[in-house]
Amino acid sequence: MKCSKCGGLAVINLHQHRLRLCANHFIDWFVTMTQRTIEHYRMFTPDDPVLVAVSGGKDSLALWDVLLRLGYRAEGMHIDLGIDEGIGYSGTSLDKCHKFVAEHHPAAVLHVVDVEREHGRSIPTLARTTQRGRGKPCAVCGLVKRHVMNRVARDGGFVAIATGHNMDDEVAVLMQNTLHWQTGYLARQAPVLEERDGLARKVKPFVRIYEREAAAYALVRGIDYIYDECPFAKGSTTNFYKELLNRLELNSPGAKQQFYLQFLQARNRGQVSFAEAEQAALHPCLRCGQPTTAGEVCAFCRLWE
Ligand code: Q46
Ligand code: ZN
Ligand code: ZN
Repeated sequence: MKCSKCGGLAVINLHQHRLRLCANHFIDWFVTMTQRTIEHYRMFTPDDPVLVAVSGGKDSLALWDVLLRLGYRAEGMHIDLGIDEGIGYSGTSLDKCHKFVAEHHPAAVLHVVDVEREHGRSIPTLARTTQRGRGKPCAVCGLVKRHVMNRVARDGGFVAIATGHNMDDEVAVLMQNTLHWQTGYLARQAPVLEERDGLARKVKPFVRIYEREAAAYALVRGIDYIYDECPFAKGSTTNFYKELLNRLELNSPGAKQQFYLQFLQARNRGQVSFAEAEQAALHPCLRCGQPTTAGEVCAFCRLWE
């Protein structure tokens, strides 16, 4: 297989773009694609401090790498969730983040928040000991991650939180929302979520990148990442939809991209419109000061009571 640009040995076939690329041309393509997405959706400028949520997985580390290579003011943030489950999941995740900094960007700043050290309980313990958790770690994990990320972004004066969500993630959510006609969610599914009442702006620079491309980029750049998924992600609905969509993609390359990008275009042109679910007013929590729709004290603060 030959590179479409230089005739050298191609390492990846981008079926949906009808391109085969060697390692160097693939890196160029990947970085350019990310840069174009950032500019197209006006995510942030080179002057803006951006906080990248890094889990230690391929997508987030690849994203941080690309942003730093492009010269953006990108600092990383890792949340240690305290998940072990016999595979030392959180420990390994944190190690990969430190290793990435040491090996690739020694001057980069990594903020680490250890949930158990700061708040007294890890995510699995919280799930076991709280009503909200009901034994399901994801129910409390999402809440904790959103709260911590928002706090770090706000305290550090960051213009946006960037996450490594790729097109496969977005398409799986889109399909799920479409099949259930979750119109409120469809209205809000976007590469950029604007800041509102103390909730930091959120951006997804990889929305045009397939998951296999992010994995290939990490591999070609020699980024060591955690291969294991969080043990609690097993059997999730998102994974089920991803598998379905991959089967579709196999028969018709580009189907995922078409489904997602045409949805965004049609909505932006006003060809389809979904009413946004009534957004409850936000007010600052009496204890932590972060925005909440709940009573006087936010759901995060109530978790630890
Ligand atoms: S929510 Fe659930 Fe994830 Fe938290 S407990 Fe693991 S799977 S990490 S994206
Ligand atoms: Zn080439
Ligand atoms: Zn609070």
